Amino acid sequence: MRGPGTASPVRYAAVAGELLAIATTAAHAAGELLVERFRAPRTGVGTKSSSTDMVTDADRASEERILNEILRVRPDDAVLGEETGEARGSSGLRWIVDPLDGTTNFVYGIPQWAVSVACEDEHGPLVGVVHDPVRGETFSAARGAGATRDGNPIRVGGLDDLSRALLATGYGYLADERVAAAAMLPAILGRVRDVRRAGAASLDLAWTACGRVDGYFEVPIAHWDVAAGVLLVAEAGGQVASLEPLGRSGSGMVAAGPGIFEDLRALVEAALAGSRRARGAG
Ligand code: LIP
Repeated sequence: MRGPGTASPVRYAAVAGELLAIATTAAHAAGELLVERFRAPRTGVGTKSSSTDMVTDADRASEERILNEILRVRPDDAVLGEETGEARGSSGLRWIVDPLDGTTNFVYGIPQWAVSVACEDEHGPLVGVVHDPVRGETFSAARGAGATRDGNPIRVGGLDDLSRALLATGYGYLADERVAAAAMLPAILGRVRDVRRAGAASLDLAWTACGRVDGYFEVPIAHWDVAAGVLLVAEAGGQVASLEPLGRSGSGMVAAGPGIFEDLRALVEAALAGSRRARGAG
């Protein structure tokens, strides 16, 4: 997946403001719905790609609320929603929606989940919002206009020593790929401060963007999990890059501040190559 594009930020200034307002309104509306459901018994719990990849009525209701908010004012845009899939458009813009990122945490009552809404053009993410209704935090970014938390500018951490880095990571839903991703850890854990696995990639990236962690890596990871978060990190002065797939679920992502990014990327790519070799994946 390409990172945020290099097209002139000036060209998008006007439309980006409107798109960011739409994304924020939609994410907040979904957040209100999810907080109510978080306090109630879970309903409609099913599974998708594996027996551990859960989806609930809350995921579906949140996505319906978000898409209604967006398409009411932008009916010609395309959308990619985690639960409803692709819907083509004619405007050249596409909304990427994870209506409830951290579904497993949500089902278990663990307060680490978020709503992620991004809008992208041919250059990649144009605006992105990650809303954490539990903490009442909204992370936002527009291409070329910086990143904020609740309207206040945020920056990635200034660390330049990887051995002192606190990293976030996660694992997919297929057991063989989880094992392969875990096989990367021995090459990583001894070279950094520590690793946290909190369970919502969009928050891992938002926390990287504001320096609450120093970096993030995960393979595989879905586009809807990271579409808003990669823009947050880039607009907060960080760097992002895709990672080669571990298996059939697709590519991964690495992100960090500029002081450690290249060292982290090299470390993770070497660990990933070792895990792929061990699996006979080349
Ligand atoms: C989750 C990601 C998390 C990953 C989980 C899952 P979901 O997204 O945010 O980083 O480790 O396996 O993919 O499925 O809760 O939207």
